[in-house]
Amino acid sequence: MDQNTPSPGQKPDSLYAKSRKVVPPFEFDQQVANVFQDMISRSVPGYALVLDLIGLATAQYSQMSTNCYDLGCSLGASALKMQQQAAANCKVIAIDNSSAMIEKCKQQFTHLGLTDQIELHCQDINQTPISNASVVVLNYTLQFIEKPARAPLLNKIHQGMCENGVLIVSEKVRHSRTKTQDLLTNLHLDFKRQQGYSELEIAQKRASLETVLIAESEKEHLHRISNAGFSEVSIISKALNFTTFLGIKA
Ligand code: GEK
Repeated sequence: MDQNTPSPGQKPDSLYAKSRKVVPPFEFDQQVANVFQDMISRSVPGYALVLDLIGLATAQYSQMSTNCYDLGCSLGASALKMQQQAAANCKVIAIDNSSAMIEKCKQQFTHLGLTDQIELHCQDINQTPISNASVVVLNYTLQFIEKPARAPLLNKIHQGMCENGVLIVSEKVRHSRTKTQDLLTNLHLDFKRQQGYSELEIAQKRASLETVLIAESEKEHLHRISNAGFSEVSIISKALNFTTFLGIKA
């Protein structure tokens, strides 16, 4: 599944094109699952590059007969990259707590003939046991987890990883300087306009995410990943206010 190639059953994102009296909080429901590939590609600058980096990191850090986790897999784009690059006898495990996403993801994997090669679970990642993991990916998922649960989740991941395993975390981030934050936000708005979203679509989607996507600063992320026990913690990609972090379990 390449984000430029339409996947079976996927439609263009026009969810926020019509004016709504009330914009309810964003949910990963059936409507979102139907358009998700288009939505994320047109909303997250650098998304395709980050998926490629996940593939490269998997090629370098996955270890034979270990587990590779895609936590908050949506339609399984990261899991697919991992499956393509993982070492022999690795098990790729993809998890999401949205049944609509998992159903669509299953359809994609069936279409690609990969149902036997990627394990799919509909589950809250806070409850997922992590074991024997050489690669763990949270690609734009941590931002949807309640703040107090973020550190315990990273601690659990660290405990369940093997030596020299890699953690990759991608997030929308917030700059601590208001002026810089405004600059990055304005460029992101222009990015969305360039992707064909109208002012109404941009405003309504923004309102719907307001209480659902809780962004933090790069500093907070770097601290939390280090505090969980990871070393060599670094930023491997940055496009406007979207950052990808990497940490190694020494
Ligand atoms: C990609 N990683 O394309 N447990 C499990 N899943 C969750 C939870 C939770 N507690 N909270 C949110 N999710 C993907 C994109 S999208 C990012 C990830 C975005 C799931 C949620 O259902 C959704 O599918 C995913 O995390 C976030 O590389 O939409 O910006």
